[in-house]
Amino acid sequence: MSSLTNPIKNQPNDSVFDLPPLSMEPEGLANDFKRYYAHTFGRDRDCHSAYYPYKALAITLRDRLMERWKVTRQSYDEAGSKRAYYLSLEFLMGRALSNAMLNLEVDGAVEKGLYNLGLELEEIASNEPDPGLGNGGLGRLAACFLDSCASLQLPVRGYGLRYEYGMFRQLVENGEQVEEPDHWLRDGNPWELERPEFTQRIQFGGRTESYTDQKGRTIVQWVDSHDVLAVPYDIPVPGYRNNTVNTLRLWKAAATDDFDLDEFNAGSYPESVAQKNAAEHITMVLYPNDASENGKELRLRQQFFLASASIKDVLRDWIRLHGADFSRFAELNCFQLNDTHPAVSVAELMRQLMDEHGLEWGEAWNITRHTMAYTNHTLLPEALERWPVRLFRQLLPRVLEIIFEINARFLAEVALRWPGDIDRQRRMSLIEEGYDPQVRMAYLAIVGSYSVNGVAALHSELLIEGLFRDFHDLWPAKFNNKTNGVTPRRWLAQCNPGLRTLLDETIGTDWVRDLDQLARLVPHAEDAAFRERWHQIKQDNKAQLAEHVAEICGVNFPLDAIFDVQVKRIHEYKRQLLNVLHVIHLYNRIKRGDTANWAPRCVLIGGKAAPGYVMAKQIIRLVNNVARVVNMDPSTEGLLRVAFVPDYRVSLMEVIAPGTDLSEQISTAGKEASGTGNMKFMMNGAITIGTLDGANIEIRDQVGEENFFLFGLTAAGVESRRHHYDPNGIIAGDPALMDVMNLLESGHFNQFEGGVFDQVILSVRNPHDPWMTAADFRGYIEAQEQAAAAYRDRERWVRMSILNAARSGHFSSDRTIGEYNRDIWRLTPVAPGR
Ligand code: CKZ
Repeated sequence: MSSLTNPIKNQPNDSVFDLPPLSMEPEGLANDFKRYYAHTFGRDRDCHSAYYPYKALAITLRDRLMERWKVTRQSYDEAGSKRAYYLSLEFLMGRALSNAMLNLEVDGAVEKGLYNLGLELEEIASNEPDPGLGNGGLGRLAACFLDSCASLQLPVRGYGLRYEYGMFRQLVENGEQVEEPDHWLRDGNPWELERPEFTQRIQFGGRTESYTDQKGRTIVQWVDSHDVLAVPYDIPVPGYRNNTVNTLRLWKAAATDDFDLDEFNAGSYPESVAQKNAAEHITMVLYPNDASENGKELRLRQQFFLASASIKDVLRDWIRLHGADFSRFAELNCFQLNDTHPAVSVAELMRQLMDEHGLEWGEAWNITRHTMAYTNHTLLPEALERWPVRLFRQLLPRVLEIIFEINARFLAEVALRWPGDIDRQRRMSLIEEGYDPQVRMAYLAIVGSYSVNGVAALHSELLIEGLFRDFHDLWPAKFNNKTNGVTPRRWLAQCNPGLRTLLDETIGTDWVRDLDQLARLVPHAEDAAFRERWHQIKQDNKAQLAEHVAEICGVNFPLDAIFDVQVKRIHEYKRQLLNVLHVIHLYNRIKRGDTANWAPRCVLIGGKAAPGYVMAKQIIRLVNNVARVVNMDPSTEGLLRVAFVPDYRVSLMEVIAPGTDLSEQISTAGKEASGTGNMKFMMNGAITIGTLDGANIEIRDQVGEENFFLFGLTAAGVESRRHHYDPNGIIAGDPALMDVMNLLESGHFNQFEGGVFDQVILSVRNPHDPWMTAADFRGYIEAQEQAAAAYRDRERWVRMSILNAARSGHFSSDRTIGEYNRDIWRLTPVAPGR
């Protein structure tokens, strides 16, 4: 046994924990910084690495979180009230330093203390690596939710995986995406606390054995398994200025100490030790797919590893506080499943309750179906998780038996409700029959949960009308909507200090806690002096963004232009291609001299493509090639600029959102479940050009139709056109679109790369194009013209910008979490006391 997990015999007395509070003043902070820099890290004037000042500052702040963290934990234990656990394969936390300073209310003091040492805070903070433990919206939503839970003092813990390699770093070479591994832990992570004493043992493989005990009960054992250790690393999640510090617990896979004895005895010591490596592969890398399934065995291992370790952790904690009586477990615990990625938890909780804690099926099932809650994040069929039964049998034999039993009992219930309706039973089965039968993870999640929600009103509506219709017929009360939100701490107070100051001066500082207060800005939209200050702040933020773009892309963005931005994962349904068609249309207009009443425009596009998604990679290439042609053409000077920003990530969005005028939210209606970038832009005073999709609909409801540039088919319109869609007819009937297609098809953007855009071009002309790009072209161009006209009227634009921010209160994740708590979790807030 390791000394890390050995208990000590002579326990220190409590005075070990009796420490004076740490200084929150400039001098005290600076002293700690100096001590860490010089004494702990041993750096002197010969050290020129920018990393150590960052690390010394991080630890200075972490110290200030530690005491609050402990007090929060103890307060939750003492309160003994209900807790929730957010289970997610992704937490896209972004940088922690600035957030910790803001939430601890020491940002000013730190800046001052460092200034006295001749150091600039902003430069030091820029050396923090951006932990990219997520793909996009789903992972960032989990991070915003943790911030809101801590800020609302809710006893919620995040559970995830500590990937050694996060989201790949994206380079652009000759216009193409190149992926580079992101070894973000290379220099250590000052924000994590290893907790080897809470290590869990996770089983894989092997087989099951059952026997009947003296009482006549069937006991099942999972034997001959290959076990892997799960070691937790805790990350503090500070609430906004309220002394609460919650926990994000991330599991790392480690090999057990039991060697492969056969190999060992055969004398292959190195081989048997090398086996240990395989175990640690489980948490090596984040799968870089967003909204597409890939069905790899390692991914299922990751999912079960998270589920099993987290549930064991919660059950261990339960037994510590309540003993082995589980009768009140469901009343005091709730697991929120972030999509189906952790849905195997339903069966794993059953397994642990029965096989490891001796409960009967009935008791275990009652607990499970009253503790699990499931959030669906997408309707795209390619993202719906299905796992081959044979893979389950091989990797998780006991879990598969339990899934079969859940299914048998569930189908009996369906048969009772709809006698003889065999087709319905087949449709609703957790197992999709066929040549290679599959487990339908969404159905497992629904059957095992007491709540199922979508992430925006339209999305939740489409779920119960379509994908989950049969289940809604059976259990209508289970289904609900929770429209997404984003945290106003990171996405306004932290990333936009200029605007924060103006808001503080105008409406006081309460808006950070209660974002609905932004509505008090509405009357100020009529005040010319206020508008001028608003405009100046936006221009300053645009200058900062332009500086980044110049440095990263080598493209100059003039500040009098509309900053027109689309940043998000690259996917056909998000229609970056439609954006490019508009750019080409503007280019055509310039070339033909049609520039009367022109509004100068800078188009910025950014986002990563899944490495195996060929079409998405071609779209990136097209954006880059179009950018090169447009920017090099002297006739576009002062009228149009285009740039693709590589390696879009959380820390980049913190510069982009404050500097954006026009937010592109142009997905095919019915396809983007919610979107969350749309909300970040709105909060920072950007105006949306968008379709009636996801949360765009609610954004438009909040801000009013006159402050939103709407275009495109509705979700119902898209579906009704499916079978008689004629893109070639549309192109032939629209001279502007015809010109765009002609230019593309002439090879103008791939002069020396014959055919590279053929697939992309053909997709627009394809009558089966699921994204109906051609159908929305005309509407999009017209909405863009309206945006340009509005922008030329500065007073009008600034008024619209103010109203967008003023009406963004609804999209605070505090509102979202308040609703999760009111309708699903029912937790009581706990204020940490001593
Ligand atoms: O969730 C956001 C929404 C977006 C939605 C996104 C999402 O597209 O509209 O605002 C927050 O609610 N992401 C995923 N599904 N919806 C998703 C993410 C990762 C992965 C998958 C789906 C992933 C998959 C499938 C990762 C690895 C393998 C397979």
